[in-house]
Amino acid sequence: MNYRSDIRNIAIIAHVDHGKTTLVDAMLKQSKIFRDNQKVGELIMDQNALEREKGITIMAKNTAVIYRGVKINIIDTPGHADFSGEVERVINMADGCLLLVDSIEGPMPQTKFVLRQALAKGLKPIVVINKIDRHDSRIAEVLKLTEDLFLKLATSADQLDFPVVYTSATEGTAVSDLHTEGRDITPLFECILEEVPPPQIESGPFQMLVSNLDYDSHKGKIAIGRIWRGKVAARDPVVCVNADGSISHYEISEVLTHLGLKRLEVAEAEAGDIVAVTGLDKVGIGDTIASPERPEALPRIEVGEPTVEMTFGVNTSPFGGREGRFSTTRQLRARLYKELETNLSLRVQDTDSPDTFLVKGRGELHLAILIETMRREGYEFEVSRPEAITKVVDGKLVEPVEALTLDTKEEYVGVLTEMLSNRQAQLTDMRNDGHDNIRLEFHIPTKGLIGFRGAFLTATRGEGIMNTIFLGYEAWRGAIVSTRSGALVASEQGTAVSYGLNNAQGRGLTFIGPGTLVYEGMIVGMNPRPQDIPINVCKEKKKTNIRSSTSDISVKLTPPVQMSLEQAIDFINKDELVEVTPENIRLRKKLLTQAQRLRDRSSARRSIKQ
Ligand SMILES: Nc1nc2c(ncn2[C@@H]2O[C@H](COP(=O)(O)OP(=O)(O)OP(=O)(O)O)[C@@H](O)[C@H]2O)c(=O)[nH]1
Ligand SMILES: [Mg+2]
Repeated sequence: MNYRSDIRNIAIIAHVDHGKTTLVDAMLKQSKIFRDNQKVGELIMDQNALEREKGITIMAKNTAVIYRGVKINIIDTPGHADFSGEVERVINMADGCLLLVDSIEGPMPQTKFVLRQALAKGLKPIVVINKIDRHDSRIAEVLKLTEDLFLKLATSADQLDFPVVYTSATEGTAVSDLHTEGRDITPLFECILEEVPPPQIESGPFQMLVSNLDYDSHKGKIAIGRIWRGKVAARDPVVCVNADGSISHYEISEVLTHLGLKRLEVAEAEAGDIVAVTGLDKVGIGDTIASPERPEALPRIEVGEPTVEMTFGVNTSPFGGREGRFSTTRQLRARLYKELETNLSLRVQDTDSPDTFLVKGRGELHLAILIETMRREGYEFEVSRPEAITKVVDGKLVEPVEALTLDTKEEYVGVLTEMLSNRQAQLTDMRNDGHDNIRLEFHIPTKGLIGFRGAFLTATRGEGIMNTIFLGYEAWRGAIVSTRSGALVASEQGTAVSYGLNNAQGRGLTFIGPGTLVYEGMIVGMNPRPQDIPINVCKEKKKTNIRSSTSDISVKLTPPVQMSLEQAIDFINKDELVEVTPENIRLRKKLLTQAQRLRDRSSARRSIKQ
């Protein structure tokens, strides 16, 4: 075996918000990849519009810097558990990883998940304790907890012997010894060069595994991956080995390598490097691109199973087709199936109804990001409440279960444990930091988590952080009865007016303001009782000839409760839908008229009696 000493390949892994993308900023900035006057800002790699808005990484991405003549290929990964599929997809390009741990939070559920992945793949870990500039950091304690985590997860003794670097990603500094003053990020670069093994290379005919895809309007599909054997140059004939083992022949158009935010065209690239190639129009993630001399497939990428599902259907509301550019079954179906090319942990299935598709993902956020992306592209459609995916194993019904971690204040413990026991959760751990901050850990079926986020934030007045991680499948524990209260449902189509809304506010909270177009069956608010209440929000005050006092003319309305897409999905019940268009997010009953709903209720009652 030979090695390439001029390259290192590393993945940056951590729990959400521990500072991965900020650390990549620090590495890019110090490598002088940008012109001095170039304004690059923060979270440079999070370029997708939704990533910027939400401040989280959604897709794994490649970049590279050059340090002392060595090219360090860097893979930034998302830390949110719903995007774990991204980590699984790209981690095999690397030989080492930076495991970031926040110096206050310490190892969190996703830290464990990604470390287990990295150790299983044989990656050399470097522990990076980040955010050491924070005055409330507890570095020694966090290091101890990280060591404990390695003890639990290591598969060989040498994995316990990991180097540690302390960083402030925002200040762009790193130290290997806490007694020294941090000046720049150099100690981290030095540690990478020293500790991460250079890529092993094999000579022989070209072979590369595709781990990522990108598109360019001029270049077409761009396949990104690591070269495991041989070399590749523009105009080389290659074959692509697809999922079913079939082979297609192509000619490479361009070979590109990463540097900072750019991709540079190179004459050729060799084993050990991470490259992007163009010219293969049907290539998919997991495919092997190889020389026609030895068209052998590398092991395909395995990504964990989805845990929640919901339906995506054509918009059947009375406003259907008005606000979106794409609203037909054919367009919706094509878009969903196209998503499978890059979104590896997603599954799409046709259903008995030709207008409805079943979409399965890793969590509510995973699906919500897809919905929001499609809505911005001009699609309109309707989605159902997410449900946990159950399956039958050895004749027994099983369901996904997760570990739930809540960080909150002591005063909310009572209400949270009560809410969660109704959702079939079991308390597994409770830790207090001695200052009113408490961490609760639960074991909970995924179905119990659906709709919980909103309830949790309300119960803790926003003073809480929740994290979940998939544990596995366990025996089905029976259905959970929804505890959500009833909706206020519009009983007429028209334009909502203050008078009608004021009446509605006498019964509960409203979700819409005056001037909103509504249809019969649209959910316009919620009420404290368990049943839905039909209400005419378009109703005007009866005109009389007698002039009323001025206070009567303008009704004072409470501002409507406005829900984000995620909150809307979290809120709806089984008999409801979220209507998503580029302009609006509406909630509705599946059955739009009061008569239909009553008929449905009584037939459901009859079938229970029988
Ligand atoms: N004080 C301080 N804040 C930091 C440091 N590093 C990151 N942050 C902040 O932590 C937040 C999250 O940083 P990101 O770099 O987006 O974290 P991430 O790990 O990439 O998050 P995901 O990709 O969503 O998992 C941002 O507000 C950063 O400014 C640090 O060293 N010190
Ligand atoms: Mg990030």
